[in-house]
Amino acid sequence: MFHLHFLTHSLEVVALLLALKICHPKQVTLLRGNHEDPQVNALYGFRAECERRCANGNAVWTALNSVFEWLPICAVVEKSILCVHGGLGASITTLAQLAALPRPAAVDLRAATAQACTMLDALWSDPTDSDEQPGVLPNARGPNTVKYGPDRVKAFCDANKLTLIVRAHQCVQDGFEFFAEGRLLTLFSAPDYGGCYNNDGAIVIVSRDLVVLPKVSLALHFSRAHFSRAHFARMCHAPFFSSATRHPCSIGAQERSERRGQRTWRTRRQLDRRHRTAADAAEAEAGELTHV
Ligand SMILES: [Mn+2]
Repeated sequence: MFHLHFLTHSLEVVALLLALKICHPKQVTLLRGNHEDPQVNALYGFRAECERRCANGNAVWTALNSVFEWLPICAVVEKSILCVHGGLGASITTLAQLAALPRPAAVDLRAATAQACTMLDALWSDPTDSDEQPGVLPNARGPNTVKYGPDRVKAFCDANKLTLIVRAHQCVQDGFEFFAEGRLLTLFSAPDYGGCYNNDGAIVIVSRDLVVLPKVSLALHFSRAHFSRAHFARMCHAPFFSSATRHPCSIGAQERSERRGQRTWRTRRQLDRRHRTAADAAEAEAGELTHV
């Protein structure tokens, strides 16, 4: 999934992803996000980047956005894991609704028709703030965007025989975050998003028997906004994280690391409930004990 936002090298990212798709059409699936829309990426720097870096930048920007209109809104892995940028919103109750979305298609932010509403929900909605908030709530992202509760996630997964929904769209501090008692996973792959969030990034690897393993790319322990040119010069010329380069912000590193260990344990236990095989369960239980 792209996210054309806050990047200075969006063109390289798009070119690489499209090249991978061209070279490996059956192995690579690219999904559309809410920024793969000219109304949105013009506002967040992609149009300006095209115009700054390409001789005929406006034509490049227009051509790429016409490609984005062909990107699928979702994918289903092995009839079990739904991947979609935002989620279910208020309107999505069946996979058939998503499969019926036309392509190419422009995003209608007014959600004037039922299909436009489905597309907006898939690309723009978020889970509610916690498992304690069921139903459908307003979303500060815009007038036609909503948040959906854990009850919606569980009902959708049960009705469509899915084990998990994987979505993006929110910068979560640890790179991945579970919702709805493990039935929905938010995944955000960019560490230290925009140079100011100090978040970790994560991807997941799905094995052939559908065990889902998050892999985390750790952020630096301090934000770029917090260190001076002198700090940066020392960073560049000293061994990584030697005591000489450690910034005061990294005092919390030990605590973070401990929390990360606990989180991994909880995550593994959640995942095991959803996806485990007998061998995985035995291995995970042995592993879990070391964390208790
Ligand atoms: Mn998004």
